[in-house]
Amino acid sequence: MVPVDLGAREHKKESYLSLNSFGHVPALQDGGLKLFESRAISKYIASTYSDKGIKALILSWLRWKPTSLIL
Ligand SMILES: N[C@@H](CCC(=O)N[C@@H](CS)C(=O)NCC(=O)O)C(=O)O
Repeated sequence: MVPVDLGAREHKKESYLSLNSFGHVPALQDGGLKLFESRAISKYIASTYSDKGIKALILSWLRWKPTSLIL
């Protein structure tokens, strides 16, 4: 895990833009794989590294967000 200092605008620097060309957090690098978009990252971690229980929990939160937030 690499912390990104948003206040120092590290997410707009070339080294970070090579991970996420939109200059947004989060981004993930896993070996040669580079991923952006929090939902894609969460699903990748769930399917690659998580056991069945954690995978189900991650999917629950990913479904909750778009269907339950009323602002
Ligand atoms: N749809 C993107 C949204 C990413 C996003 O908007 N990130 C915000 C923080 S929550 C960000 O990087 N803000 C800093 C900026 O736009 O300069 C995702 O889910 O990953």
